[in-house]
Amino acid sequence: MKQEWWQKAVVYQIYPKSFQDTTGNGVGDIQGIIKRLDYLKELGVDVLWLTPIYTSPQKDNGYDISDYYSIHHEYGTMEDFDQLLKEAHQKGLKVIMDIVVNHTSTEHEWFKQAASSKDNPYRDFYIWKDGKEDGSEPTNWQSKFGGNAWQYDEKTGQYYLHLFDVTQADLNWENEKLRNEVYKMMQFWFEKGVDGFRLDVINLISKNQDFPDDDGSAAPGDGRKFYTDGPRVHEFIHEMNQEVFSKYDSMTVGEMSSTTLEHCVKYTKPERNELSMTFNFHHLKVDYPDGEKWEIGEMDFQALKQILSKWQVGMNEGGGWNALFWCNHDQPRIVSRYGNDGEFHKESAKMLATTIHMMQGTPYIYQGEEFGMTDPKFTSIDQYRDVESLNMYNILQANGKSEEEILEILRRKSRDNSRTPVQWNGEKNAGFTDGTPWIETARNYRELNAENALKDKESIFYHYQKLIQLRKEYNIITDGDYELLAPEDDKIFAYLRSTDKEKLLVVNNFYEDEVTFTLPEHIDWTGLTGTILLSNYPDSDSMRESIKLRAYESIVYYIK
Ligand code: TEU
Repeated sequence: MKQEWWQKAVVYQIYPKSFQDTTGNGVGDIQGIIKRLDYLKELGVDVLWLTPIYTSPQKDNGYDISDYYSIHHEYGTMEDFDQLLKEAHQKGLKVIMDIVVNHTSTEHEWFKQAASSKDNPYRDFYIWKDGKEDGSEPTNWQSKFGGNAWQYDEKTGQYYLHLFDVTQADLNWENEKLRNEVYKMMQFWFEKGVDGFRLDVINLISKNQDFPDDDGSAAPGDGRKFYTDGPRVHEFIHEMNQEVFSKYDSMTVGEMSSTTLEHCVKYTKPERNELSMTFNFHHLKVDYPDGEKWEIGEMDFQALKQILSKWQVGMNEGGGWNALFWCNHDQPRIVSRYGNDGEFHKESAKMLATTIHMMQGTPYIYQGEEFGMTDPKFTSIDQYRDVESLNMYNILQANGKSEEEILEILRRKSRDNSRTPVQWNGEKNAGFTDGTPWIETARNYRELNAENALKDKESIFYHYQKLIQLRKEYNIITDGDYELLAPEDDKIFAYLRSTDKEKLLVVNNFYEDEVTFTLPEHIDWTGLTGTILLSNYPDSDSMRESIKLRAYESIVYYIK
């Protein structure tokens, strides 16, 4: 397989709203990103992904775009953006934009036109339907943020579809004019010099045109099967590739909601000319009891190993390419979730990092993850900002849950867990802003911050830095085959990466208890010597038949 630059790259995700404020209005901005470019160079990442910075009413923090061609005023101006692009490129950093084309804000000019009358030329840019005979919603599909996914429009007497917030109206991809508008807009950003796109929920763009009711076999009125990896999705993405991506040396990553391995192979197989790589979320649902996000459950460790391994092997065999990640702006902090944010904070954060970074694919680091930021553990509903959390608060209340139970659920599940300001230093507001931050800073910022991490040679930051360097130095991390070892073990996540010349043995203890990893017998280890490439303890066992692992201990052996 021809190697592409993005197969050896590490991406850093910036959520601009919470990254760095330079104006004192409490909201991060583009100048703040420019200010931190040297920090990102020091970490060693290659690509920056900015979550949406376009003009937006910010009902969903920018995933509700009202103008694709301008910068949201709180973040700065187009000149600021051009400066960021220029300075990032001068430093050898690439920049990818987050683009949302499954839906727009209802404040987008297209939607305003569309909603003005049934015969407006833009009407068909969105998905409008008559109600059922009794006037109720056209289907029983649920919005991902709660409630029915259709909103009635008084003026024209029809419903429009919104899979997300009521202000995020789904675009009608069946309409060729709409598609061409989208391609033109993407070209505009490429012509400016951006290096690619992260495509928001791109596997939801093709809806089953019969718009059937869901029989509720997955969840009541779920609806996902009628628009997830839908009938024409590959055709649309291929067209997008031919019209736009193929004309530039770009990388594209599709965010895939509830997708399958088979579809992701198709999305990313080079000869199909669709996308460079995909995000899927199955490994982040192993703590959802019966698939229910808004219920608290323990992490199912066996499921975690099986899922990640299935995708490692399946994407490799199928010729596709994975995006690797634990954290993003929609997920609680991984160290608080699958790790330990108390006594073993450092050890578990490093262990989790190693587990994912030694796999095949392109790793993504979400702002603050590189020095182990934790969930803020909010205690009052007033501290939350996210539309989804606020909706769920009301829904859970209506379902009869107590205030205490709801707050506990949000404390573990809310997307705001990852949206608190980046903790730069121990000063006021963690060095994020001189004003009042739009969302509270986690309380632990005085100790846990980037400045302290940079001063401590043993910090999580330098562990990430080392992981990034290793990926550059050892091709096996990019190319090697993957095999899960000790699959039955209920504490250890161990795997082997192999080429015909060398191997990497990666052993991780996901728990506090001391455990022993035994080299599996089905592999012939005679004549092979292993040296430690990386570990999260200063005195880890050298490679031997039985390897002792302390709390969250993680060791990478290079074997020849
Ligand atoms: O998220 C899509 C998505 O399906 C989620 O991960 C979502 O946060 C989850 O289903 C809620 O429980 C993307 C963006 O990353 C997210 O921030 C946006 O809110 C969403 O699309 C709509 O644009």
